[in-house]
Amino acid sequence: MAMTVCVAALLSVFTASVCVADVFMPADCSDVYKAGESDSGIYTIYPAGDVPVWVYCHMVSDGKDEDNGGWTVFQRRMDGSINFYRPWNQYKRGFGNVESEYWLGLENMYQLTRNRKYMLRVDLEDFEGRKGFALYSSFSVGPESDGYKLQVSGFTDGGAGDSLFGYNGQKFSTFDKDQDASDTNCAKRFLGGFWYRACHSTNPNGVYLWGEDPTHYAIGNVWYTWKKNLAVGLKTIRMKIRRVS
Ligand SMILES: [Ca+2]
Repeated sequence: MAMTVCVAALLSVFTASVCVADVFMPADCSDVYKAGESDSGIYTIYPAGDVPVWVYCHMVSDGKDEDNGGWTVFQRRMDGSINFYRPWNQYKRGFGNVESEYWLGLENMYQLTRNRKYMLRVDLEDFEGRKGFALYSSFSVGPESDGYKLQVSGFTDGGAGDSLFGYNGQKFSTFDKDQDASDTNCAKRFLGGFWYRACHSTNPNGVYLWGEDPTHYAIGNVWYTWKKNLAVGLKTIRMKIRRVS
């Protein structure tokens, strides 16, 4: 989005407006990419149109040319540096370090996806250097008044399988806001925050496990349909969205 910003300058005898045309205010990394930025890195975006938000833009995926360009990363695990066991308000607003691990925030995700169409790609890497991904042709997050409900569909397999199967329509849950489909509190049991069902086949915001650890079954940052084992924590998880034209 481009807009004109005017700065009023008060001079001694009159007021003048100095206008700078076409200040670049991208809504997301798709806008950043379209503006000619092709390097992955940290950029400022304006998901709600006014408040600036730092985000990591992933410009190159490992697949074909059509997989490249303008991915807005809303969740990233890579080194265990950030604690993801957090309350509702922090999942709402976002937390972490945009240079390493972070969560962009449910409100930002709602603002982005409410009037725009997005696809979702989940990039995964294990501690042996193997990679896989899952692609979904449609992704959106509903308003807080409806529990930041997830809409996800149109799965394509990138080798990791569909661990979001059955999540479509689920509300988001944290330990202090149980909106899951279980009689228990899934966020408390599995130490994360997510669109838990009853409870999960992936726990991307769970404990960073540093690989396989059977003593910590299902509480880790796992993606079941890839490893077929809920005790295998992954080295890297990157959840990212890109605008569908
Ligand atoms: Ca429950």
